[in-house]
Amino acid sequence: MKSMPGDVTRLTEALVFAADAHRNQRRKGAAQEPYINHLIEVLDIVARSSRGANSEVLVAAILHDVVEDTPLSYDDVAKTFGPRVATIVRENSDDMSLPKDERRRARMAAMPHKSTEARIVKMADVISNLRAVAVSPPAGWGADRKLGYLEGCRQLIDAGRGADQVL
Ligand SMILES: [Mn+2]
Repeated sequence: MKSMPGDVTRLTEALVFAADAHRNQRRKGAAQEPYINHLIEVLDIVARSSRGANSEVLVAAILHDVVEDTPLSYDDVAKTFGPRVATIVRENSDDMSLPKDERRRARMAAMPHKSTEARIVKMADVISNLRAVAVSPPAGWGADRKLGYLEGCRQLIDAGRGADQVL
């Protein structure tokens, strides 16, 4: 059998890695989708973007929640996928030891200083999360809660706006 190109097996390895790391997690939506659905969607959004055509950012898209939401660390990601991917993942990982409000403030403050790749992954993550709220909102979320979530996303994206412009 003809061997697969390296970039493809790197992606499939990341999918296997993420599926295992998130195996016990579900999305917050009423449909309780398997967590991997979100990761595949973020991968798809990044792959379709004009800036998504490199394997580092595609692998990071798949792994973007692995440090924040599982016991795995930056080093675990770096060991298998290298420091560039691990850094993009870390740039998009909230410090879960902080209270929720502080996490939100830190997330906003970090946006203009992220690498371009990290911002691409974050924007794809936000698109996927907004889509999830529209298609399968968490049980009990009324219109106000959804609009509040949308507004939070708008502010986050605004915080990174213009960061790539050449001065
Ligand atoms: Mn995510």
